[in-house]
Amino acid sequence: MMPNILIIGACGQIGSELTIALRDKYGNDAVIASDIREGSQELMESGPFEILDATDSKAIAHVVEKHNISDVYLMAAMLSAVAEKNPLKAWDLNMNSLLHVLNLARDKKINKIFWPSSIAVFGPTTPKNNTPQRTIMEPSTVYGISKQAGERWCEYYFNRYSVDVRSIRYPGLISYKTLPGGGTTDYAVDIYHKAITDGTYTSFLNKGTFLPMMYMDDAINATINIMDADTKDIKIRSSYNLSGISFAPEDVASSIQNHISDFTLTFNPDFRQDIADTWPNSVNDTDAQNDWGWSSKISLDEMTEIMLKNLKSYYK
Ligand code: AKB
Repeated sequence: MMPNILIIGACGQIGSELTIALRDKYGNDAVIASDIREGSQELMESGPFEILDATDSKAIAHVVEKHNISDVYLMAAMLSAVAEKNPLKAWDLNMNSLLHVLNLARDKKINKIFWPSSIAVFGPTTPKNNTPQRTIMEPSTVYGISKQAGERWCEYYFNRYSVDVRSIRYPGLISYKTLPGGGTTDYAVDIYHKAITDGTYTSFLNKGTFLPMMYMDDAINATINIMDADTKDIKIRSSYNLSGISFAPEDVASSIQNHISDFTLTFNPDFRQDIADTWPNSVNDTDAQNDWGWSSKISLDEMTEIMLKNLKSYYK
């Protein structure tokens, strides 16, 4: 059966590309985009859109009923850096939106949920390299705490109410199409914009700060693949580690220098350094590979080529 999809938080960094990808796959009318405010022209004109506050359970239930929704992708969240400035607001948005959607599935109003977790579930006591799927998790940011609690809720609703919820621990995501909104990994997008506009970039993360990262197309494919997978193949109902590329700011700079030889990078770390220092350098995603056939495709140099080519024509 073809799903009727609702994307909550459709105008954000991941939501906007996911909406277009799902509309390409299932048809424009089968994918209802929603957000607290309107998004890009492409998103608004390519299919149905609803203004929706992810913390308003009644409003979500109303949109689900109105459009006969079967699958919800809950992409609304406050990311790590902004969340540190508004801890309780972040907790409210990140937790309550998830509980509202889980309750709809428990009450059989929807069939399937996608909910994004993050590498932020890990903390300073987690093994840093090739971080295992199951390991010490003592996140020290409010964003990480909300994602870890969310993972526990997902698994609980699956075990207790058979809710079909699927989740990925996204690394930092990079795309030329939409800007990220308030994360610790945002430098890896900014650096490409500044390489084109200014020929130089000051990184808010220090030299040697390795983090798990991924080009957006890989993340969108992973999201669609895990939702397409057979129920019996989804063996982890908290959230799957997902690995793409691991790099530090100076690695992106040298990749850019292959195209813009006089590009320069300087460092001026701020509070986001403290967050990055608690996250893994790289993660192990063997479970995602084995359970539902995940593999990443795009390398750092391929990503650099795509980013620079597209941003050059954007800024022309
Ligand atoms: C952030 O930096 O907060 C996000 C994330 C890794 O979840 N990009």
